[in-house]
Amino acid sequence: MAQTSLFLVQKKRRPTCIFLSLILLIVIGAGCEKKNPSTEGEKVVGEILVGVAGPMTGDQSKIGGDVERGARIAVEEWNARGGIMGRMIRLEVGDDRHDPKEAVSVANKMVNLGIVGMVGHFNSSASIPASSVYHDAGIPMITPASTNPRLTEQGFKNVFRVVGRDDQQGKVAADFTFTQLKAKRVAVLHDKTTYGQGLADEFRKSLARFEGQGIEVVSFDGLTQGDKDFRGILTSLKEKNIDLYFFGGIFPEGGLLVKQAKEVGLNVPMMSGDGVIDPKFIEIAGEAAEGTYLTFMPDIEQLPNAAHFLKKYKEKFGEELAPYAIYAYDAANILLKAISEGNSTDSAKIIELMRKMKYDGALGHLEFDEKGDVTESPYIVWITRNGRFEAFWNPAE
Ligand code: ABU
Repeated sequence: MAQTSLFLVQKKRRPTCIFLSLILLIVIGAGCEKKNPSTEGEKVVGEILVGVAGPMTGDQSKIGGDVERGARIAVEEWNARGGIMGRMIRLEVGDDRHDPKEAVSVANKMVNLGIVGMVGHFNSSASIPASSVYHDAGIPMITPASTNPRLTEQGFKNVFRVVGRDDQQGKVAADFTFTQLKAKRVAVLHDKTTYGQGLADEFRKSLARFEGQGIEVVSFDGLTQGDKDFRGILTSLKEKNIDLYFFGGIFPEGGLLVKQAKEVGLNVPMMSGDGVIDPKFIEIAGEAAEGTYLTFMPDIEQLPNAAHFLKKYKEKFGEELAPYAIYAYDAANILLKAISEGNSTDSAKIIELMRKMKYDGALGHLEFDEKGDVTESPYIVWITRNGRFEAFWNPAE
């Protein structure tokens, strides 16, 4: 019906009007061709557009900014070497505010802009819904940070990650809790997000392997991301006589939890994951951060190939590095290397090259399995000590 009425309206237009509309369409069409010349043949026609997305504003903006900065260093280095196929690379930044709906909207905007690939998103709750958009458009996405297993279990050939998965870090956290801390009574908290609840679940499942050996999960509770007062739930944990509480979530809530735990007299350690290992966690928690255990990858300061990036990051941004900047740097480099090796901005070709890439980057050697996960993800346990994160326990040693 709608098509018919539109046709009728058009039929009533005067010839002058139709002529002017045609001229306008030709002018707009010519303008678009000039402005967005991404994939015609392989001739040098303009910038290559690459996306980076994450929480650029709001309570997690620090971490979004780190991801953007990591990707930007990679892009600037490629441009300083003359770009790719003689074309400069431009980074388009998307702010998903760690909101799943906003992530889909950012993804649609990026696809419409004509990005050749996406470095992002940061949060699993953003990456998973956005991945469907990139999948439908056939565009590669490589996340520096999303660890929820579901992301690469969807069977999407265009999806990659340069970090490990929560089933892997949840297992390391559970092994540490049982074999090293010898905890008996454990409470589990999460922020009800895809990542936070997912990681808490993996921790609980993994701890269940030690059932009947004196360890017990006494509670499993969700809190609300964005809330500022967790004293109620922490007081209830105090009454449960626990040895440790696990938190699946991100640093803003993680920092408040350890701070308020001390305030209510809950004097047991918190254990958490890679979403909390950020200098902001220590800033929020202050001295209460001391003794917190966190799972993450080995120390990047010790990686032989990371020195160049670390020096550059410090020189350029003059601030302490948050862990995920270097992951975004390698993720962007993998995408750009595939474009360069294929000598093409054709998405299918780029995806194929990424799938079989053996990349030696700042993080060391990276390659992908058939799901798009990295083939190695050696999680270790960190501790917060003297206002810093220190590598503490390596299950491989
Ligand atoms: N992996 C840490 C935080 C990012 C995520 O939501 O997975």
